[in-house]
Amino acid sequence: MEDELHRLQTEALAALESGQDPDELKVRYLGRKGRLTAILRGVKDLPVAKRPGIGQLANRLKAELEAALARAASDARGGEAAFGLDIGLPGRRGPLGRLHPITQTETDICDIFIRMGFSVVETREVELDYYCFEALNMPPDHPARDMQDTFYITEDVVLRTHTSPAQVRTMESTPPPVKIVCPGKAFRRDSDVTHTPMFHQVEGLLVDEGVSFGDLKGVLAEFVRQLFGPRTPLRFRPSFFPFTEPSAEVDIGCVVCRGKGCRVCKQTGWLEILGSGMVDPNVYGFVDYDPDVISGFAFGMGVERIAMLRYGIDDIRLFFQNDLRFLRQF
Ligand code: 2NM
Repeated sequence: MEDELHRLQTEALAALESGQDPDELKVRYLGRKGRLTAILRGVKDLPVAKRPGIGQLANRLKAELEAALARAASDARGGEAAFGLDIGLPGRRGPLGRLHPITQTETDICDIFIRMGFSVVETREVELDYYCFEALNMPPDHPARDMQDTFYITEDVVLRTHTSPAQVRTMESTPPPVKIVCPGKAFRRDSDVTHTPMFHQVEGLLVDEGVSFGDLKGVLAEFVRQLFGPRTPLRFRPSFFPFTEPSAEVDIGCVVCRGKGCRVCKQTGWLEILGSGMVDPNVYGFVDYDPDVISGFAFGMGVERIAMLRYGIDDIRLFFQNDLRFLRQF
């Protein structure tokens, strides 16, 4: 009986070695009508003295054979069982990210100007006083330079308060014509429901021979139509900026009350969306452009403000708290 058991084991392992299917071998040796099963079942009929020895041996061989068969079956499936991996299951989907609503809005704004032939220019966020103020017709005693509004790094280095330095730098290094939009971060010492110390702007500049205020109106009207829809009411309202003359702000009919007057538009029926104007000839003096030959217009808008109007959000800080319950809605 002992010999029979050892023969059985040798035979089974050899069959496994020769590549026979482990599942078939399991049936043949360990199944209900299997050969090892038959021996184990016969132990009770053996003489009492032989039962423990044969029984133990048969059980040990059974365990060894089970282990060898399981290992072979696992190897046959590329080892996946060893890692608790079933390659037949559908994959688990990982969490999908998305663009931040401010990034989406900034991209949509730029895309409209890109379709009108503008190029995108991005420059540094830490700027020289010269490019942020001086070359934009804001001399050293100008109120916009006030410590209240500007983050100073040193006496002549600041966090840019607008993206206009990108436009000054472009004019400084490139002869006209220039037709660019400059998206990016800007920084001001300001914090409430409509202001954060860091915010985003898109500014634009078009300089060429014979550029008129009519061109400014045409480009900005087309921009408003594409961003807010073709039926959006629009008006140009006289304003002032140190770097443009004349200057105008662009209002659209309130998207909340459709012009009737509400809390959002402060009962005026209008919402301010951007500032603009013809570039002041003084600015050209700093970049060596000849104002007798060329002229141009510029404009600037706050991306957060546009996103707030577009999505109906009343607190700018929601954009920067990184609460996924908020961000997942866009
Ligand atoms: C605005 C409004 C009006 C502007 C002007 C210039 C430059 F560099 F060409 F002089 N850049 N950006 C400008 C003009 C920006 O933002 C409300």
